[in-house]
Amino acid sequence: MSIKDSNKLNSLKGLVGKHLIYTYDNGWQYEIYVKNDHTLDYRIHSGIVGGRWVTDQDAKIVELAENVYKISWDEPTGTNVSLAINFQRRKLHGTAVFPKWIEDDPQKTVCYQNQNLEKMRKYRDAGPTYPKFILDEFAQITFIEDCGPDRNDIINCPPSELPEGYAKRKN
Ligand code: FER
Repeated sequence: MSIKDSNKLNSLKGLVGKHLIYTYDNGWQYEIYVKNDHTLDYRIHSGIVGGRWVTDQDAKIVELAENVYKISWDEPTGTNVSLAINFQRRKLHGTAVFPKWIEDDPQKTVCYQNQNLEKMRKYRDAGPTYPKFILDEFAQITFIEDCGPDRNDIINCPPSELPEGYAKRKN
């Protein structure tokens, strides 16, 4: 492994393998699992795209300060997301920039995206893209657990198939 790669692994030790549930100040509830230093899985419990879920999304992940991280990625839908996570305060700040076609009809993206990639890219290319809709909100992290890296059993079904109370757990 290169020195650069091992420095990256070292700096992301506190983030890789973490599984979080958080609720934005606007009430939207999300869940992420940081699978490794360049991959995340997520599931959306409520909000305009509640029910949507994604595995193995490629992302840029960096450490900003002790216990503070940033995860950024570009979706096949054309949505761009950047999350700043502060474990110290159990707070997160998310900026997501959605193309206009999602604001117009959010249900189009509500699916297991991995099985609908071609469809998502077609919607993205059909647009309209502009004017974009920006979500820029703080969230409270309500649940944190360390699952370790590279697991496929953390986020593996839609929210509707989860046991009662799954997303309500607090720690
Ligand atoms: C988040 C905010 C927005 C998030 C994802 C999104 C997983 C948007 C995703 C999409 O609809 O493409 O915190 O975390």
